[in-house]
Amino acid sequence: MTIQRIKSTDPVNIPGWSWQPFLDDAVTRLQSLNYQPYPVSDRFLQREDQTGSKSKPVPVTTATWACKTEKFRQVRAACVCAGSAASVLNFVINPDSSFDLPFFGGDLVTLPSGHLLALDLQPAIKTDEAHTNHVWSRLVPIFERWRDQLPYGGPIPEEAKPFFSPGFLWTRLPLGTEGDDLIESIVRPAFNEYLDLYLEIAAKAERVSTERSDSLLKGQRKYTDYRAEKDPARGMLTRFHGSEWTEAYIHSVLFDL
Ligand code: DBV
Repeated sequence: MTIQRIKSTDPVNIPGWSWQPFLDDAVTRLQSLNYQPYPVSDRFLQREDQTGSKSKPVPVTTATWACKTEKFRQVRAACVCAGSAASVLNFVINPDSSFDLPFFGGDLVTLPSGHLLALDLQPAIKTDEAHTNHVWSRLVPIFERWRDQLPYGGPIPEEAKPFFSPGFLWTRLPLGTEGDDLIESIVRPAFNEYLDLYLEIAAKAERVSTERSDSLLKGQRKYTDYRAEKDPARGMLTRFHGSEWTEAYIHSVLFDL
């Protein structure tokens, strides 16, 4: 039984979805910001299909939780559950460009081959010290503490590097109890610490000039265009929900700037 979601801030409730506690932690942290629903059309609020074979079909659900606040243009969580085939929480906070803020990005992915986990506060303009320094000086010590407790995720594409911070936490973990224990003891508190830091920096941010805002917006567009173009979930979502729905979802919901 699935519960009909009407607003983008209605609770996501996908039976068996493993990343639910992370989304719950995030929503709890956003509560005090008096968030409003972010408009998401019905066909993207919750979509159900089947994957697997005809003889062994696996139900797939993709749900979107989204809100906006004074300083955040869009906060959105893409929640994908396909049983043992895939479980994903992709969570991004897109700041309003009138505030000098990075993006918050979390990619928590479970595939049959293992878990793949990414956390970062990603800059809109990496080469601009006024934009990055105050974030990186706070983030890097947090990053170093968690990084030392996780295996390194391996090389990432060269072309992606302009969009990462030096606090990019990136790991791959095995399925089973070993991975599950690290997710609970390290990845979950790391996720919350990154988010708490982000919300603290955002709380202090003050409105910038129109000129400054225009240049931040340009940087945000480059970032968003890159993410939309290179979305690593494109293949998976297309298999689950078809290409028309997936392209519309990527461009009009996930990376809609
Ligand atoms: N990634 C997204 C969205 C997803 C999603 C919107 C709706 O940006 C899921 C879901 N990421 C997703 C999936 C995979 C990855 C991989 C399903 C596995 C793809 C596969 O192996 O088939 C971090 N995510 C990755 C990879 C990186 C990131 C580096 C590996 C890419 C590769 O191997 O080609 N995603 C990347 C990143 C952020 C992010 C840095 C922000 C913190 O969200």
